[in-house]
Amino acid sequence: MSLQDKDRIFTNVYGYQPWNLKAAQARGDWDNTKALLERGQDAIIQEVKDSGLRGRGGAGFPTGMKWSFMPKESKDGRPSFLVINADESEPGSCKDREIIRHDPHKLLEGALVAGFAMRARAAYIYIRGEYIREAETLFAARDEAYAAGLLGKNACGSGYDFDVFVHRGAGAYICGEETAMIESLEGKKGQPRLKPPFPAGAGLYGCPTTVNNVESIAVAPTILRRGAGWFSSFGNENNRGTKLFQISGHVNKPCVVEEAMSISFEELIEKHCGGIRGGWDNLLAVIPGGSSVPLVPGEQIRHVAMDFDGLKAVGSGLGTAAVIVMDKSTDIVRAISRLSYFYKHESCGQCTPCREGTGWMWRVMERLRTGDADVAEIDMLQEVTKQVEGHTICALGDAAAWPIQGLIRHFRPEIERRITERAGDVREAAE
Ligand code: L3W
Ligand code: SF4
Repeated sequence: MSLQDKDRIFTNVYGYQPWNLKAAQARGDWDNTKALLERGQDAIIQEVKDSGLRGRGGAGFPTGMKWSFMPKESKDGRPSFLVINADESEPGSCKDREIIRHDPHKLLEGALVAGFAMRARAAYIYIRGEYIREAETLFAARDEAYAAGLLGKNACGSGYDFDVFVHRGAGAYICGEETAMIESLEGKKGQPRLKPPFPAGAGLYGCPTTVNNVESIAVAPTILRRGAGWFSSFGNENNRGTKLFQISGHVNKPCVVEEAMSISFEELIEKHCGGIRGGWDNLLAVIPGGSSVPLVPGEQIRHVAMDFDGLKAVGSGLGTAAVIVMDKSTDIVRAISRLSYFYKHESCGQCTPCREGTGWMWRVMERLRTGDADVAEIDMLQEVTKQVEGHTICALGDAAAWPIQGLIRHFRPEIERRITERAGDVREAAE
């Protein structure tokens, strides 16, 4: 089932209306938020649990369950914090940007509701450094909310004091990893911590902390208003709700669109993107969830449900639902090599398999791209990806390994063809 306009949460995702408080209130945001809070912390968390909402930042961890990990009583007077991950740096991802620049009050109201539910003293919104205009909008929206008494002391007249701070990053992808983000907020170098302890136990300044993606937080007030049953009526078992998809690359109309979870790839592309450039026969491959998930060959993805389970079944993942479409004009080896360079560049260097492995993998990928490699290096590269995957502190190591594994799994003949042709060229030149 695909989504109808009346079921959209993000009704201003294209910015046809102003983002400001007055316009946001006309769209239904901040509508008697006090009554939502009066339901009580446990009831809010239960509603979010019942809705089936899973984290929208890539990992898909159940949001209500994550909130329930936060302590009900403060230990030693320590406060709890909510950190909102707006560091959106995953290649292909651009949904949180649209929320912040066109619907910032959804995020701010969500911050209050979620922060209240987990008994947090404040929320920190960590926004990527390159989002300069978006940060300006967010600061301005926050100021409006404070001036209207919606945030700060006695937020919305609820008797609850809740502050929202906006923190700008400085351009490092790794600061999107939750513990690196916490380090960065503390003023340190953004490097991931070992988990456990998870942030819910020891996070920002050693205090209980929950880190959530922008989209996960921004949908919370609507879930409470319309009910868990409404939200969970979209999608399949374990894959509930609506979702912002970001479709880029070789479609006729790239876009960011809210759709029902589990919509088929074909329907998503036909309904919102005007089809594949050159038609379905021209589709080469798709990276369905941002650069950290393996590619899926064009002939395998057409009827797949765009959700956590459907994409897992074809060896990939939903990730952030950043759908990168590549038609047959794409140099697929070069595309994956470029991603390898990205991960090499963004590795924080803390663990050896990632620090050394990402550079090593990129150099071999470049040789495969030009054909200046030996066929035996394909298996060697595959073996190196296995040594990196699962042997690092954070998921960046896996993210660097998976695109290469996907390439080798599905496009090995193309890699071999380049090597063979290049060897022929070299022989010819020598004769
Ligand atoms: C308490 C436990 N909390 C897990 C929490 C944990 C975290 C969440 C998910 O990676 C993925 C990654 C990228 N007690 C807990 C617990 N938690 N067990 O649940 O944790 P985890 O480890 O499964 O994932 P992660 O480290 O948060 C995130 C992928 O997302 N990704 C990239 C995303 C990039 C962006 C962006 O640019 N905006 O989001 C895309 O796929 O590769 O696999 O909060 O603390 N027992
Ligand atoms: Fe840093 Fe890479 Fe280790 Fe993550 S996997 S902590 S990015 S070196």
